[in-house]
This record gives sequence, C-alpha cells and structure tokens, in this order.
Amino acid sequence: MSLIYVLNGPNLNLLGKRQPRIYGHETLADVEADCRKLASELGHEIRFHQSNREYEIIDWIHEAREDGAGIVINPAAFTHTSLAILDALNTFEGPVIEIHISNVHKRESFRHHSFVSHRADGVIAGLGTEGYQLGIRRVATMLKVPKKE
Ligand code: CA2
Repeated sequence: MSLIYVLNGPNLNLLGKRQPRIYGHETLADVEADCRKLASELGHEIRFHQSNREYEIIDWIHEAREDGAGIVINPAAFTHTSLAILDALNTFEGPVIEIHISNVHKRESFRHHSFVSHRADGVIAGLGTEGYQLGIRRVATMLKVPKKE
C-alpha cells in the first residue's frame, strides 16, 4: 500500500458551485470521494488537499517527499505562474501527473504554458473530473514498474 497525494490549487473549492459549463457539476468533495474509492480499489491510500495559498501546496509537496509515493496535482492558476511549485516538484522523486479539468489548450493563450509540465510525467487536460481518476490509475501503474538506475 502506497500513499498518493492529490493536490488542488486556488479556487477549486468552488468546483460544482460556479461555471459548470467549464468545470462540470461535480464538487471537490465528490472528486475526493471518487479518488478515495478508486485508490482503495487499487490498494493505495490518498491524502487529498486543496488550498488557495501557494505555500501550503509547496509544504504538502515537501511532506510527500517524506511519505508520499506519487502526486496527482491540479495546480489551477498556479500552473501558469508558479516556478516555486515547479522547484518543489523537482525535489520529489516519485511519479507526478498534472491534471486540468478543462482543455487549457482550447482556452486563452495565457493558459497554454505550464511551469508544472516541465516536471510532470504526464498531463491530462479536458477530460473533466474523470482526469483525476485517470491520474491516480497512471500513478498506480508507474508505482508497479521498478525504477531504472
Ligand atoms: O482546467 C483546470 O483544471 C484548471 O487548472 C482550472 C483553473 C485554471 O486557472 C486553469 O487554467 C485550468 C481554475 C480553477 C478555478 O476553479 C473554479 C471552479 C469552479 C468555479 C470557478 C472556478
């Protein structure tokens, strides 16, 4: 059994409550419940967090360095601005999957660049909240494959 961190950036606490056309009807609590169910089916545990503060996300990445096996992260707007989150992820050795609920490439050009993609092992965008499930599955698969020296 391994511990997977699922981290969510600013404003994602509003999921399901505003802009359903872009982000769907599921709330973050629904997403968390789905992630917990899937993780336990796959034999893993999750720590699920959301914050509107950059430093809290960085602190959780540091915590994951100690006890986490993988990270699924939707950095939200910090995707496009945060070199600090990229630096923190670069210190983490396990699999990292970046998630976006919307297809950022179909949206404004300022959403096309991601700092986090410089470190992510995979990026899922535009598949709605199902992206979280796919991200957890991918981390679980990567945890099964022995690391190359
Ligand atoms: O598509 C995504 O998941 C994003 O990471 C969401 C971010 C946005 O800044 C990224 O470019 C793409 C915004 C999260 C805001 O979430 C809300 C949810 C419901 C209502 C309002 C905001």
